[in-house]
Amino acid sequence: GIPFNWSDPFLIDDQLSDEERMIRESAAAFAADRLLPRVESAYLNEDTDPEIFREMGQNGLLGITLPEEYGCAGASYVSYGLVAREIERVDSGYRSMMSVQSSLVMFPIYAYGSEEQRRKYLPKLASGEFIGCFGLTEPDAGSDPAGMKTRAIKTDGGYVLRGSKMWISNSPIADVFVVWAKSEAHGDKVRGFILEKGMKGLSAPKIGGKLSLRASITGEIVMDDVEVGEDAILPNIQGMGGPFGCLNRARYGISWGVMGAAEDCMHRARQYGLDRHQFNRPLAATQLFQKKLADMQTEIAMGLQSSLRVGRLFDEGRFAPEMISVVKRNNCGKALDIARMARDMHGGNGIQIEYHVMRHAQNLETVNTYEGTHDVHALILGRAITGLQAFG
Ligand code: TGC
Ligand code: FAD
Repeated sequence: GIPFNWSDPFLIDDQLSDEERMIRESAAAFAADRLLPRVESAYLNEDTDPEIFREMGQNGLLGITLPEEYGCAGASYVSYGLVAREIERVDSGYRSMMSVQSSLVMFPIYAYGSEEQRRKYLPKLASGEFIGCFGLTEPDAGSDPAGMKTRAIKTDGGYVLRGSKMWISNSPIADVFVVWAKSEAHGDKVRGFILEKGMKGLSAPKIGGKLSLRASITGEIVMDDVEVGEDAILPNIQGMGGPFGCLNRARYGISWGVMGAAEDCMHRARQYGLDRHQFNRPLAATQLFQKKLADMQTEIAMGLQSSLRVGRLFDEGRFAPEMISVVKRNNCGKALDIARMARDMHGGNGIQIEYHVMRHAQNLETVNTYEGTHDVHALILGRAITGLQAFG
């Protein structure tokens, strides 16, 4: 046998390539040096520093899987997952900023865009000079985005966009808006459009009062007859497969990210239990405390191993979206349980910002809901298992 590593039970690190390990280490150093020191005040003050995008860009963390000719790293989807894990170890909101930019803005421009659109937007999104957002959800269309009301109306030289989007990460500070609308000229099929800040009729008011994901700004997108040219439509995709293709990538990344948050919670609970004494012994010497740590360790080890497997299949082009539902749903739900447990294990201190665990728990409420709620992913899997659709 070999000595057991409590913080890496299945030796995940051993299963990575040298390049993947290097990317993980550099993302971990960035998160510890640049993100951790500002997270407490960002969260308390609901303050999103746009400079973070530039810093992520300088560190090569945006659109990491896209080709080098657009200013990206051409790295594997496993590497993308590792970056998400390291950033979310600090805060789910920071990971949200990274994953929206990478999977929901850069990916569709790369995969569905024209060569001109790629050249115009991708290098600046990769460097963080441009901030992007992704508008799918609407006030009356969340779990059922196909029920969207936003319309693209054909004009002589392009389209007029009319409608509004709700709960959009980054929108109040975004330069580039990838939005989805039904287009009458295309048989009411959903089409993607690239809008830019400053267009007449386009606004993105902030949604205040969130008790979760406070370090990541969220807003609406209001399109009050926004006129765009033909060059704004994403030419190479139509139908709901467009937005869902982006969501596959983001959901996969989230499955890694939430395990980073869960690891942070477990490590903090362990240390707290070793340091804190009650009844003349460390809390960590009690059976209940140890059982909780063992449950956390087990779920994290299995969650990471599963995401790694899905990532390898992704890189081989052999993934099915349902695989992603398994890991998105499982890992988000388990991470939320772990964060709540870690909060409990910290006693009264657990509600304080400086102990970090309650912030993670609050954030994970959002992560369990966005990109397809825990229950919607159960229904996607239920449909695959039974052949019967339980929604809609
Ligand atoms: P359905 O009838 O199943 O499919 C319609 C068309 O879409 C295709 N498709 C997919 N393609 C690729 N990947 C997938 N995962 C796909 N799922 C479906 C499908 O093949 C079909 O294509 P076609 O050509 O035959 O038309 O669709 P439905 O409308 O019945 O969908 C049901 C359901 C529940 C699966 C879906 O609506 C769903 O996933 N709902 C959840 C909504 C959601 O995830 N929203 C996320 C918004 S973005 C966000 O939250 C960002 S937060 C990010 C951050 O801050 O980090
Ligand atoms: P609803 O769809 O109204 O769901 C409410 C409840 O009903 C849930 O528990 C759900 O599981 C359940 N439910 C729904 N349908 C069924 C059914 N058929 N059977 C059983 N139960 C059902 N969207 C974007 O487009 N871009 C973004 O950048 C983005 N960022 C976000 C950031 C934050 C902070 C948040 C909170 C959300 C964000 N979203 C974004 C939106 C997110 O994807 C939606 O909130 C999510 O898809 C759920 O939609 P909803 O909120 O309308 O809830």
